[in-house]
Amino acid sequence: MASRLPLRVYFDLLSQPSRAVLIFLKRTGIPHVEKPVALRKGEQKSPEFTKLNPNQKVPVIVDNGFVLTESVAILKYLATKYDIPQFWYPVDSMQRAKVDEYMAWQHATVRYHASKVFILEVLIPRMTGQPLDEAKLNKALAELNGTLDILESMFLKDQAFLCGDEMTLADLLAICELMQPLGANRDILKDRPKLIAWRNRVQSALGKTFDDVHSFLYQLRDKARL
Ligand SMILES: N[C@@H](CCC(=O)N[C@@H](CS)C(=O)NCC(=O)O)C(=O)O
Repeated sequence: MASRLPLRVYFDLLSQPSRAVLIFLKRTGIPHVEKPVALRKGEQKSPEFTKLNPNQKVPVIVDNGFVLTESVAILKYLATKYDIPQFWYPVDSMQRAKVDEYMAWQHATVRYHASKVFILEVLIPRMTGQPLDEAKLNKALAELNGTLDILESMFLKDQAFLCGDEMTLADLLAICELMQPLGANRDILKDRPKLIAWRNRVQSALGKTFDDVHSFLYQLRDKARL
């Protein structure tokens, strides 16, 4: 009988979609081998990694020879292939469609705007030594604010989680994106009690794994506090 190779996951802890995939693997107990790819050292551009993902981006999984990129595709694949609790990606077609709706929406909104704040406040000053561009940051924060309004009014509403009473893949992806500006010690939800309560619910549902996977981001936050 052919032996099954363990699933490999390629990730960087400063990458929001990588963190979502890693948290999912750890919380569901799907056996996996961790393969860190240090983006700050350009390891995503190595010939070996480029062979796996010509886009030179993390996360990537290799499941018994099957290579898959894109966090949303990876999470949906894992949730449907492995025997995991249904709440992550409900089987009911309408409930599942709501999770899909969020996952389709978030790339150009939550991800785009929260990343921009992080890039302006953390990455550009660190990588170039240039001072923070306040005008660009204020514009990015205003755009992010518009997105957070929609996240709250269209998705969360008065529910416990973004797509209903239970946590799903949508909450996992969202929280990993919304944590990113914390790298500059910026809590983008601080004036939004409903979203803070939501974040607390997701965080406590994910337990210690959440903090472990965000450890590197917390280190950046602590440095920014000094
Ligand atoms: N749409 C992709 C985005 C992947 C992505 O942008 N990954 C970033 C880190 S968050 C990356 O690997 N960047 C490396 C680079 O651009 O050189 C997903 O959801 O997986």
